[in-house]
Amino acid sequence: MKLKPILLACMFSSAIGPMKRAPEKPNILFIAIDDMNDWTTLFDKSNPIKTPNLERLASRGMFFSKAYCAAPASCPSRAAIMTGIYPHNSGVYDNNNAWAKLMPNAVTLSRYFMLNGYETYGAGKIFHHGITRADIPDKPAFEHLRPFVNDRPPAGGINLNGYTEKEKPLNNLAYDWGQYDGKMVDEEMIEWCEKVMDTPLQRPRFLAAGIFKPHLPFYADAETFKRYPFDETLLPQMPANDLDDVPEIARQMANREHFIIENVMKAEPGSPGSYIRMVQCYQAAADFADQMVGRIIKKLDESGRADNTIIVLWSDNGYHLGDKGSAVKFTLWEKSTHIPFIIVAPGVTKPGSRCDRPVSLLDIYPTLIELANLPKKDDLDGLSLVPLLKNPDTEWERPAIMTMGRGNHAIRTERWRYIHYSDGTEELYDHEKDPWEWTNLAAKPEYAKVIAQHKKWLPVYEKPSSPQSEKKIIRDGAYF
Ligand SMILES: [Ca+2]
Ligand SMILES: [Ca+2]
Repeated sequence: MKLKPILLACMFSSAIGPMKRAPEKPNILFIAIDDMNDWTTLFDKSNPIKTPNLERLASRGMFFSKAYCAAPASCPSRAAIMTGIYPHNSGVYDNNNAWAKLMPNAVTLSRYFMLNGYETYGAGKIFHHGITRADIPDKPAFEHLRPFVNDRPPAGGINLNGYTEKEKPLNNLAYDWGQYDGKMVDEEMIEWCEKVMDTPLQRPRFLAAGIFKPHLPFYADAETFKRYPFDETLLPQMPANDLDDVPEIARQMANREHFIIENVMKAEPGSPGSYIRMVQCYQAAADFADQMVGRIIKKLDESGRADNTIIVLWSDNGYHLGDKGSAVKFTLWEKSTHIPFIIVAPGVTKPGSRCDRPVSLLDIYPTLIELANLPKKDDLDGLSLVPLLKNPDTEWERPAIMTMGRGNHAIRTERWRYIHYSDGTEELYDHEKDPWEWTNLAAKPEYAKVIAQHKKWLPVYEKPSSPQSEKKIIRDGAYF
């Protein structure tokens, strides 16, 4: 009797194994990037950040030219992607909100695939690191997890931006930038994924690769820096007094982590801690992230599974590089919320297609469920993008909605960005004429109708903000 299970196992393997029958369900390759904005060649060849690998990936499927995060900060953005719930419904508004506590009943995207027969692997930064990680003991998001590891620059950093001990807080590893030729955590993360991709499939596979760059510290190797000569660094245009026509609350958002922009502007031009050097290093770090994407796609092609693998690539939020007086994210403007988003769905997307409809990363969850033909989940806030994947010109009424803190929302339609803050103040930008959002039109009576059309999308219900649900985020170890 004891032999029976073995016998059954042999029969099973002889029926399935030698034939190497591909699983019926598609595999999912889910690629996250941290803090990559839209100033890349994926969006426009004249942009300074070179992302040939993103462009190659887009040429295999669909590029969404107007895709937005649900929130311009890692924790709320990633919580929204991974649970499919809007920040205003989850109460996860900022980096110090522990999403698993605020959404005890949420089934994460990768877990939903796990519960539906997938083997799930996750590596690097998928959820926000620190307090809101993926390895929740009672309902893990992944069967196999390689947790996020921070970059390990040499003691003292690369250059600490030339700041002295007295000039804290920029004298801090978390805010370091420069040339780093050691092994980056992203390379280790990709190597782990490559090993996973070398293993045979037991079941259909969901593999999530979370790239940490270009997030601070902005590091890249010498070879990458060759493409970003210091003297040729392209800087965003910054009209004087750009923030004079925005509400006070908008200026406060732009002021978050303001010491970065203050210090780089004060630093001697050309010095390691100077503004141009910071922008140059961000550009090189974003290029490095693109190279990591290239590596994992190459491995997918070598595995022979590309024809049965859906690829989704996104960045959790954008980034200001001095524009709007900010050198972080955390605002409701375009540069902080507009992100690369690509879906390659073999047999569904047409190679090299482009969709200009406004979409949200919140839509990933229902989209992947539909593409993989898993049972529909009716508690998700996003919409399946499958109609757009089939035909990018499909009528699409819903705009992208972005939230930064309770009561502050941006509504992005194909042409306009409307922002409504918790104190009732507003902004309106016409993207046909004003891509960098320099002229706030909200006070002009001729735009009242446009504002009314956008205002109707503002959330009616908003979950209260939670008191800090976890200990204060550690600030000195890049945990922000
Ligand atoms: Ca981020
Ligand atoms: Ca302005």
